[in-house]
Amino acid sequence: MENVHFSSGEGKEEVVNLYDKRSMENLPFSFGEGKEVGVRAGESQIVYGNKKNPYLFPIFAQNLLTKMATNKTFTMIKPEAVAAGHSGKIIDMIIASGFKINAMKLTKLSKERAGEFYEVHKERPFYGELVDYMSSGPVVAMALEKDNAVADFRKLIGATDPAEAAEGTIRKSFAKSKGENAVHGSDSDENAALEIAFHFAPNEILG
Ligand code: IDP
Ligand code: MG
Repeated sequence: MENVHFSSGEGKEEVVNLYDKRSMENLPFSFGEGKEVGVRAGESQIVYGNKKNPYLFPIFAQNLLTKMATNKTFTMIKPEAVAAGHSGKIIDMIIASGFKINAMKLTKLSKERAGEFYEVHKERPFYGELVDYMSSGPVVAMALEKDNAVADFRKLIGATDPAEAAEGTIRKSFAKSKGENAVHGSDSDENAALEIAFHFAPNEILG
């Protein structure tokens, strides 16, 4: 593997050999901490993974993936909202806001699956509580489509804590608390794609 020109995207640039552990560890910036974050390497490639396990990906394919995903998001109606009978009203609000439902299922997450889904939060103090709660009863999982889907859906659901959520949002209307907050919404195009693939097989996604 030849050396790659490696840029953090913040003006810092280094030339490193991806397979030389020392030079990777000495990079003056971190990347990919538990998440797939691409860092530009040269003109045509992006480095994914992290310092210990970097891998190259062609930029043209990455751009293609990003472009494809900007109109998709993923949501779950959470156990307390399903149990309270709010699913129909929440689905109505989603459709009335211009989202198309490409996939939908009523399902129950095991503790293990809930833990995997919320893995990014495993260092946070509420992780155990969140996993117990999300596996406590049925959820309604949906793959949604709309222009600017991720940002528009986050706007529709409102702030994590219903006390801070704007009037007319799903969480303001139906959430019980910061933890039991009625719905999940993906926070990025990349996570939307991962979350949709986590819950649905390709033949369950229409559109
Ligand atoms: P988000 O769902 O608005 O993106 P995140 O910060 O990603 O919020 O947290 C994921 C989920 O973890 C929240 O939707 C909520 O169910 C739960 N959660 C977040 N913060 C707290 C908290 O302080 N106490 C209990 N549960 C929380
Ligand atoms: Mg989140």
